[in-house]
Amino acid sequence: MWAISEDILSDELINEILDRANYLISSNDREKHVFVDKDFFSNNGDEPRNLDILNNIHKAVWSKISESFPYHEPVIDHAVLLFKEPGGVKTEWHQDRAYWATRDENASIFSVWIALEDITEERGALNLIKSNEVSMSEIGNFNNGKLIDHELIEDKKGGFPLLIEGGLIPKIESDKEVVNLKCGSAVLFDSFEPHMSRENSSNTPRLAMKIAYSEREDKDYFLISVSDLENK
Ligand SMILES: O=C(O)CCC(=O)C(=O)O
Ligand SMILES: [Fe+2]
Repeated sequence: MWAISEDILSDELINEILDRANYLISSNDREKHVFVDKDFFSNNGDEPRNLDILNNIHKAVWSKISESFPYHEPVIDHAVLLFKEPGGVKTEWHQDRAYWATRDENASIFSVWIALEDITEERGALNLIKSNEVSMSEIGNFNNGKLIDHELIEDKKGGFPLLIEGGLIPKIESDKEVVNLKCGSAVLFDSFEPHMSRENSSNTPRLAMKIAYSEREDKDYFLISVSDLENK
């Protein structure tokens, strides 16, 4: 299931994020043009990175969702920049659950995908399943879906090798919604929601990010607990 939340981040906060990430956006070094940047937000020992900004993003997002969410001890499971580079390849249909089944046993991860600029289909907007859309007031009932069969495509370009089986795609495509987003708006989706994005056919990187929440339980891997982040 998924929902749209408009104007979740202010222009001011987005400018702050983009300023901090400018070394990636304006770099001529192709090596720096990573699609999924897992290091921009980090809490590794003595080198925490950008946690002040992450806290501001979290506060804005959490104020819209926390009341609907049943978490006992919420953590930020991960937070990444999703800067699909010009010409960056299509990300094919998958459920994130296929990747997370072992490290999130009771399926509690929930993702908030935020547009840091206006994002349309040609720049790599997300596509999700039209009939799975709910209103923001219904998102508390998340992660009740089923895992669809995936296949492992070893040499897949773009870093997403686990994909929904080819035979199931026509049915999925017949019920898809392209979610064009305004800068600062977000699509919220659970880990059973099938999604994909097309090639970025523009000549600038597609500027998006994701913050994913989860229940702490007995996890030994997550970015930071919500209470630690708020008390930094
Ligand atoms: O950002 C995209 O285009 C797709 C990313 C994705 O599949 C994910 O973050 O789970
Ligand atoms: Fe995904």
